[in-house]
Amino acid sequence: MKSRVTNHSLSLGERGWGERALLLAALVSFSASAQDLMPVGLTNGVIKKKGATGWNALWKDKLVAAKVTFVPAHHPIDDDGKPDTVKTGVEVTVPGMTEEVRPIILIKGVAPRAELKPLLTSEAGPLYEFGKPLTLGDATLEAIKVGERGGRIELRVGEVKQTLFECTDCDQDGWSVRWAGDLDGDGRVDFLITADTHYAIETSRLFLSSKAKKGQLVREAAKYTSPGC
Ligand SMILES: [Ca+2]
Repeated sequence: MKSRVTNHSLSLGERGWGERALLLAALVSFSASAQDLMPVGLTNGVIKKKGATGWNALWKDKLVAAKVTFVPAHHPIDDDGKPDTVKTGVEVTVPGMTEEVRPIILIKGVAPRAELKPLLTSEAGPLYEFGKPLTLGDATLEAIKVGERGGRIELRVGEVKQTLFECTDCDQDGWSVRWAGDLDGDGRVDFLITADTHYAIETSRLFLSSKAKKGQLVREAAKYTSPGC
């Protein structure tokens, strides 16, 4: 009897370890698939913490693996008054990038896709204007004024509405759509937008339809705020 009890508890113990291993594997796989964003071009050196590997470059019509190189460069804002010869920042570069032709952004955690069909793409993006909705496929994006000094960006598809960004005391000068289309391959539109509370802060926000929760159209999967000036 004692032996059976021991065997029973041993088998429970083994299952416990099995479950723990599965949980650990799930956690590892979750962290490996977490989305992140990194800009290309000149920025401050802090960006290097994001690492050079695992990135895909979002070009106008493709998302492809890209080896990132951090090239030391002078950063005119982040220089503490040091002369131009002192390299206070880095240039984030990828192969194939030139002064004129460059990826829109670097993305981690979204599978590469050789052929994307963007509904809209622009490095600067069209600025939102209150009351002038953008139609992108079956989706509509609109900046809506809220009170005297606030606003929000609303996404609508059919009868479903979702607020992507909202602020109560802000200007919308920096709000733009940088890319719209099906990025994650589920047949529904995804968005890379910039939106923040002040024109001097630029925050890129990646909204993916595959990450949407029940009742949502998309969910913010990653964001990146450029160092302020
Ligand atoms: Ca999608």
